[in-house]
Amino acid sequence: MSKVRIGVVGLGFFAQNQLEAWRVIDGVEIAAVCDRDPAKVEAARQRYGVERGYTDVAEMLADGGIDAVDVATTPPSHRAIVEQVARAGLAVICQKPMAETLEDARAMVDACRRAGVSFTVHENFRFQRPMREVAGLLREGAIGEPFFARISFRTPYDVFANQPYLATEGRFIILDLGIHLLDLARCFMGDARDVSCWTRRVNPKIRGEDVATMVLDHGGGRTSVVDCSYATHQVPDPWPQTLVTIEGTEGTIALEADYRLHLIQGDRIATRHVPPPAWPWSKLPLDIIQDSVVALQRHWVESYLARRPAETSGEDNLKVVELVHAAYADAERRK
Ligand code: NAD
Ligand code: 89V
Repeated sequence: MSKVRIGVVGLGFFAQNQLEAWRVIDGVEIAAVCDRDPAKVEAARQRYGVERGYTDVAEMLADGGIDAVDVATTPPSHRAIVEQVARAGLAVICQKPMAETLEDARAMVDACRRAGVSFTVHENFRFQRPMREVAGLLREGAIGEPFFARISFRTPYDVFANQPYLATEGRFIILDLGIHLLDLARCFMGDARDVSCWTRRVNPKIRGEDVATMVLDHGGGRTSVVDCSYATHQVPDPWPQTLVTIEGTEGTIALEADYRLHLIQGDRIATRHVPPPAWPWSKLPLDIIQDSVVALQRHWVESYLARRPAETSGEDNLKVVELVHAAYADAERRK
């Protein structure tokens, strides 16, 4: 069977993980790379051995020979690129956040639906190995009926060193990071029907909020607390680990730092160590996220070949984007 041919657009900081991952996944090949910066195109062509390089998405699409486009550019460009790819009739994967506004996100999902192309969001936190283990325990009914979850990500890490654009955005932590945690809350507890939110900015050198606390109502008496901060003094720094507690009628699941996963039932506690597998390009402590990229992209290939939507389809992810904007609206109202 011929390989699925991927065109990767946006060759910056995070795309390197996506490119590395495509190279180790069976059944796919990187057919072309594209970035508006010609130096990045040349560097990616050399590093990943890709023949075709472009500085313009339209040219890459016009040349054909691609089955799907993996969009790893920054959010302001997502809508235009996804719509271009949909018009060309190709499958598309787009980095999170799908878009900065709900209007754009809805238009993107709509454009792909109308064009009949598969649309997936590169929402990878739920593909982290420990998160798959937590989801597996929930599916098995290990803690009975879950009624409370806490999803927490708090760190002093200087995220702006690798992603400087995050310091100048009017909206920061919920749109960039909280979106992953809200998706995890949905993944573990089901869709949310309401969100309350409190935000603040602690770091005076950035524009947006760097602390957020959200309380979600999942219906049926299920609630969760989703909290995130890039302003927390903490030693050792757990970045980029997400800590999870889920309480159910028959037990509690607790994912602590260093990938210690506890299952507590009555007075019994069973602990397992669930670190991510290492890849040749893994760089501690980002290895947890780097492995999740491989897992998501593998899942995408399986779904694409089976002609079924990926778990993080555009339609599914729209629900997270809606939560993000509901959270901002609630935080604004409280101010
Ligand atoms: P970056 O600025 O390092 O890279 C973006 C690249 O896209 C740049 O090289 C830029 O030249 C290129 N680009 C922008 N607009 C373009 C266009 N119209 N056509 C062609 N190229 C264009 O950004 P980054 O930090 O790598 O972030 C990229 C995306 O990845 C963002 O959406 C970010 O939220 C996401 N991200 C996800 C994770 C994760 O999944 N866990 C982690 C980090 C970043
Ligand atoms: O997901 C993100 O956008 C990144 C992180 C490094 C936490 O993955 O900021």
